[in-house]
Amino acid sequence: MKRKVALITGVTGQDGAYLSEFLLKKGYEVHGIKRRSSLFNTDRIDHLYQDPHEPNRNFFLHYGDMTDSMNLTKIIQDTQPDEIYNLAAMSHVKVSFDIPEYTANADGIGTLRILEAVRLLNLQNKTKIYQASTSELYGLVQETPQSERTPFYPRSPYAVAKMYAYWITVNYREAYNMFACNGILFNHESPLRGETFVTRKITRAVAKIALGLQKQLFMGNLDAKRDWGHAKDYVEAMYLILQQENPSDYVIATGKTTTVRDFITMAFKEIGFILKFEGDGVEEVGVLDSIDLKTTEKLFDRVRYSVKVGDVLVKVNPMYFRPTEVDLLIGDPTKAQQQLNWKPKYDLKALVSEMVISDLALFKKDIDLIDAGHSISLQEEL
Ligand code: NDP
Ligand code: GDR
Repeated sequence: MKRKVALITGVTGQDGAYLSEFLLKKGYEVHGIKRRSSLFNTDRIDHLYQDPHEPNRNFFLHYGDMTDSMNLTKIIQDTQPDEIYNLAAMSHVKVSFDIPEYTANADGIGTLRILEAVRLLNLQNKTKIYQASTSELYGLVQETPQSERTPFYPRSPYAVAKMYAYWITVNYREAYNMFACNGILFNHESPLRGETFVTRKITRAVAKIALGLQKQLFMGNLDAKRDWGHAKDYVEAMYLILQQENPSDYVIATGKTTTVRDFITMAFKEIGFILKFEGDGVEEVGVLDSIDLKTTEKLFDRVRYSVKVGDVLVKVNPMYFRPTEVDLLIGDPTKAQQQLNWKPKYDLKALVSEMVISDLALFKKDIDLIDAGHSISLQEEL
């Protein structure tokens, strides 16, 4: 039997990496679109790389960009995919306020380019399309928990661009009978999460503070609440959405919500640091209240941290606030549970633990480099 062909845009991102691995294990031939960059940008998928000279390859990379219709059309024509997973996007909400036009082009019109290419190539009866929609569409809270029926109220150029992408996907499904679906995914994280999203920023800082590479973590809005899941669970939902009899849109979420403050507390607890928060708003700080030495000693062969009980480890800085914020996200995944039989395997504690341990391992390597006299990049922002 001929193996199924999947095309993944955004293959070099967090979800692209987990989805590629997942589909390759299922026996798919996987094609991914990567952007040209002056440095290698394939870290997350390097373990899947296959030598282009190998005859029996099942993983292929193509240069491309969501802003280039001709290039996207040609890749779709060449690969004739059974399934397209449109994951590529300028995905940082705060950055979208700095580059709104580019965000609209890549995230909004980019989706149209994919749909239109499939239509013009007459592939609408063959190619199924998954669109990476987002809980950011809900924006300003209308109701909780948020379901497929909750009205949208986007609060950033990113969310507005994704709103266009959402509706153009629905429109192509209805107008041209295409198998085109939106996965409305709530925040999902992992050790592969981009370094400037809040969870990874926190787990990196925790690891660096533990290893004496950083003293303080500067944060934005600690009151924001998110429904955080694990990316590994969420890419499985993407696949399931395209295996259904009929195309439809699904909320993918855990159904639980947590503040940024509580995520920070959980992450520090993983290294045995117990925090307490004091003050309000921009004055709020997280102070090291006690150290659980049993946990600390288990994690480090050499104790490196240079902070002590009473030190301020977390400080709010308004530079990380957004012009308009999304205060509360909590998803209702009932439809996905019932129709896709989807249920997350990870809980938040397991996710936080995996991320902290992974970042500790990452920065332990840097310690070895520093000890050997090398300098390393310690840039942190956003
Ligand atoms: P990432 O930011 O990790 O990955 C985004 C990917 O898109 C990267 O491969 C990036 O390439 C690529 N990309 C960006 N701009 C372009 C462009 N103009 N042309 C081609 N490729 C481009 O995002 P995630 O993996 O976390 O998310 C995947 C998708 O799901 C995104 O669309 C995101 O908006 C959406 N989403 C994510 C959620 C989450 O919590 N993670 C929740 C809901 C939706 P490069 O590596 O070169 O930067
Ligand atoms: P989000 O993710 O905006 O939900 O979008 P992010 O992790 O950036 O922010 C989550 C919440 O944390 C607050 N926050 C901070 N955020 C960052 N990045 N840095 C900080 O220092 C900081 N301090 C507080 C934010 O204000 C926000 O409320 C992610 C992206 O993956 C999108 O692509 C995706 O669509 C949505 O999740 C669902």
